[in-house]
Parts: sequence; C-alpha cells; structure tokens
Amino acid sequence: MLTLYDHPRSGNCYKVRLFLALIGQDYQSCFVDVLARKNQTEAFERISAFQQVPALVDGGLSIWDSHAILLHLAHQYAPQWLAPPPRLGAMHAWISVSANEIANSLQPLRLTHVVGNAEAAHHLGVSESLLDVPGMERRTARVLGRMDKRLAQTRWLAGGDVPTVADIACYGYAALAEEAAIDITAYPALAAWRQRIQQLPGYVPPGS
Ligand SMILES: N[C@@H](CCC(=O)N[C@@H](CS)C(=O)NCC(=O)O)C(=O)O
Repeated sequence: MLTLYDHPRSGNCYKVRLFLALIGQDYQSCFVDVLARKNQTEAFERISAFQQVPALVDGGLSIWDSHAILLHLAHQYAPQWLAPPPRLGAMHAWISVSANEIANSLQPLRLTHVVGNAEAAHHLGVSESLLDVPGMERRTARVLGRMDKRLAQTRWLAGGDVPTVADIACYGYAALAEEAAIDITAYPALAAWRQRIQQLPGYVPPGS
C-alpha cells in the first residue's frame, strides 16, 4: 500500500492526490500538520529530505517533491501519462514551469491570501518586510499568461491528444488561482483547460 504524507490545503499534495485518483491507485494518507510545524522532526526528515509534504512511501522507497512523485507514479503505474519522445522535452519543460515559475509566484501569492503575510513570510523563510507581494503578482500574471498562450495552441501542455503529468503538475496551483484573488476569465484558454481536466474520469477537486 502506498502512503502519502499529506496536507489537505497544500496545492503540491493536491497534485499527487489528483493523480492517484485519476490513475485509480489506492493509498493511505498520513496527515502532517505543516502549518503547526509538526513536520520539523528527524523521523520525517528520513522520509522527506526538506521535511516538506508531499512525500510518498512506495514499498522500500521514499520519494519527496510533487514532481518527482508524479513521475515515479507514472513510470510505475501509468506510463500512458508520460509523453512519448517527440513531446518528452515539452512535458519536462512544463513540469519545470510548475517547479520554478509557479512555485515562485502563484504558490506563495496564494499562501499570503490563505494564511496572511506574517505567517506566509515565516513559511517562506523571509522577514515580513521583505515579502514582495507585488512581485509575486507580476510573476503570477506572467506565468498564467504564458500558459494561456500555450493552451490556445494545444489542448494539453505537452501537446498531443491526451494529458500528461505536466498538466497535473501545473494544474495543482492553477486550480487554486481564485484563492490568490486571480480573475481566471482573463485567461480563457487556461480556464477551458481547467474544465477539460475537471472532466477527466476519476477527477477529484482540491481539498478532497
Ligand atoms: N518542491 C516541493 C515543494 C513542497 C512544499 O513547498 N511543501 C510545503 C507545503 S505546499 C511544505 O511542506 N511546507 C512546510 C515547510 O516547508 O516547512 C514540491 O513540489 O513538492
């Protein structure tokens, strides 16, 4: 049985919960209260090197980082979610957008809205006076704009006729855009892509 170290409000954990649901893979969830800093233990560090959720234990393997977990699950259980070689580079590029551009814009911006600036600054490891919310807003508009442009040309981020783990990676926080006070109607192709993902068999919404 797979064990997912999980938090219900985490967009990174949601990516993994959603993918497990889409591929019909059973798992048990282990709640880690990161907001109450219950992750800062040596025992959890042995599972997750940065003491962060999500982390997945699959047999004797511990895998941490939402993107590494998505790739592991696809390779092990659902290879149809991996793009074939001509589009493999695009798939990895969009996973990288999730791990870099989204993780440095929409993810922290949403955190400021959900827990407030002081708590967000603590979690991000900066003093509150250095929390650059306008910068996060600018970077969020840029990455959502790029996604919208891409999705006006292709149904799925890596191209092709079927979604890949790159779509699930980027969807994790795109699904939560309203919690960061983003007006999604400004990004019509991205809004339509969100609806396509919501129609996939097995789909579960954030928080489920
Ligand atoms: N690169 C990681 C980032 C994971 C991450 O930021 N996890 C947050 C919750 S969304 C966390 O565990 N924060 C608690 C902490 O850093 O102490 C991923 O994509 O999974």
